[in-house]
Amino acid sequence: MKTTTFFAILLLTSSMLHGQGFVANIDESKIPAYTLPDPLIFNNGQPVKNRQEWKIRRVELIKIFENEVYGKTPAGKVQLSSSLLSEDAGALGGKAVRREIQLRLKKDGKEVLINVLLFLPKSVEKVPLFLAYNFNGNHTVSKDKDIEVTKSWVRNNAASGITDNKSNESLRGSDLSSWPVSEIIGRGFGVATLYYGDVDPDFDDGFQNGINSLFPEKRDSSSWGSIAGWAWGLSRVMDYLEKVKEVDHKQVIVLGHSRLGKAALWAGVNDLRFAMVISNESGCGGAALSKRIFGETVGRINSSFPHWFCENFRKYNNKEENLPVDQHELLALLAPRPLYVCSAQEDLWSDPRGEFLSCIAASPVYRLLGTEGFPGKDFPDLQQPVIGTIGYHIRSGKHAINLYDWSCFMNFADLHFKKQ
Ligand code: GTR
Repeated sequence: MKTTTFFAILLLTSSMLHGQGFVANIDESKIPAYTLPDPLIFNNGQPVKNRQEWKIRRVELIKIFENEVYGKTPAGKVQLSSSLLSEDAGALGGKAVRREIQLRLKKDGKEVLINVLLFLPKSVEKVPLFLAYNFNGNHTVSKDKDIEVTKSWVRNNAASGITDNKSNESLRGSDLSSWPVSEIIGRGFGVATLYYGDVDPDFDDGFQNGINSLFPEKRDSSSWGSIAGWAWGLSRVMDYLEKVKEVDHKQVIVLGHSRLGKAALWAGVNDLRFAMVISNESGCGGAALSKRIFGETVGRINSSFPHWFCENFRKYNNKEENLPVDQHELLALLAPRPLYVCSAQEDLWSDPRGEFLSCIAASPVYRLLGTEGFPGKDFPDLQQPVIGTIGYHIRSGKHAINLYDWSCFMNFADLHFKKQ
């Protein structure tokens, strides 16, 4: 991208980045000198020399992310059962089967209900499938009248007319631009989605509601936050998907946009059943490097969303230099599985360049494991994906997920899954 264009965008968006007394840095020249921790150095300073040693280092790194960033996932198991809410064998003009399934997660006499919306192309072969949370309820993903309007808590929103934390019929199909289901089905992929608020409603209620009710253990400074809870929820859906005969269980792609991209990355790290991971504009606490202190910072995210991370993460508010890990190491923990990261030009809050640099810095681990990692060195032009085992693009426009992004994900999945 031309430097002049980049700075014009910086100026345009700077007004958006001021608020609540916090001014985000969006000036590359004001980034402090920083050193990224090396994922291939053990905590004791010794180098990681081969695949066997990486396995040990991987456990060490996950522990740091658990203790200092996302919090520890409780060990207890839940009982999972499912029931079919509705099915349309001729969805999308006969091209697909649509089902809505209710998952029942039970533990110690408590239960949580989660509705999963599934679209599968009509295919004699098992299909690869995208699994991703939606932001506003399954009924916003499609106009299909049989999809339930979510009964879970939703954020009040004047533009959508939500004033009582309840969604309604008028929002059916309101997120179609984020969910090009016809195109996804047309290219032979299935897609499964669920409302993230079914798993853990996104407000700070002291960890009482959603899946937290299943884990009433006393909390401490390394107990999980909502991002880890959402990640855990994706794994429970994977438990269910493993039983769906039309799905190729070795080709399930976990994907997420923004806060849900942070959750998708952490889900991919913790659950090796996810064959591919996609982060769409996940930003701070996702794919972007924290130590650059560009756009959203650790201090800012912990004050806006105190329930997303573990309490220990707050130690690094305005002290990113003390973080023992940075987010490229989160990406490295996905190796050698294919990973796609993408940014949007006007979304400086998510630090596009920090997401790109993270891909580069994760690559030595991919290479140690015999894959290409990320092949690029220079920040790419708009709509020019750079593709290796790690792929990256920046597209024009705002913070969102759209058909262009999905097309790139599908190209990436075709490339990697066909190679197998
Ligand atoms: C913002 C938040 C980001 C990102 C985004 C989203 O308000 O600061 O970290 O997660 O929300 O999820 O849309």
